[in-house]
Amino acid sequence: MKLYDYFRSSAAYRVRIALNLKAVTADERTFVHLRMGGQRAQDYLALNPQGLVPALELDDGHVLTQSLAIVEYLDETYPSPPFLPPAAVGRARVRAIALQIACEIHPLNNLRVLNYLIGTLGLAREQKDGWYRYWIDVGFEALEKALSHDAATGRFCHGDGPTLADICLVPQIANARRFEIDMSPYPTLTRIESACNALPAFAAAAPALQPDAE
Ligand SMILES: N[C@@H](CCC(=O)N[C@@H](CS)C(=O)NCC(=O)O)C(=O)O
Repeated sequence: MKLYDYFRSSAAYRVRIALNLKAVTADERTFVHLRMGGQRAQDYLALNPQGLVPALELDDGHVLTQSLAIVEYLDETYPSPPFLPPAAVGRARVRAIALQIACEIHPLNNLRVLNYLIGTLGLAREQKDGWYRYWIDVGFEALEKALSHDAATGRFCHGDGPTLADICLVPQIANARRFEIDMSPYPTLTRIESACNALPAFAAAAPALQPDAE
């Protein structure tokens, strides 16, 4: 397997956590420098026409894109430990938490969106940062409410083992911390973050520990 990665990509961070939890090592890693536009290079676009990281190239040549699809592929091909609970209602809950992050928060704050705010709409850096923080706060407020009021929440987002929900939560909190967002209104989220980061699989996937970290 070959992972197309970037230390600061929270979508790639999800895949790094998933690989670590499954104890699967990508034989090769290619680092796509997003700030330098590596995602728009012709050879990368040939692999992933969306020009987004991550991508996972399988030994048989198939190229998987979209972090959640990659994580679910890994879960299906390496069943232990499972990323989704056995009951359908639990799976729906875990996917809902993951999607709240991956579909509602993350896309609004993606690099190309931020570049558009600055480059095309002419926003000042502080306005762009305000936008970033605003959408994280909107998403985290709802998540904190949902997780803190639900008996299904345990040590992790769902029960006492990490799931797809935690795989999405930890990288999103890392982004929030990078933008110095006050995390004190989200005690449940930070408690779960600590539980996750106590696991070597999560800790080893942290951006600062990646070979391309700057
Ligand atoms: N929904 C996609 C999002 C992928 C994505 O947006 N990746 C970001 C890094 S976290 C990226 O490549 N951004 C490049 C850009 O915005 O130009 C996934 O989950 O894989």
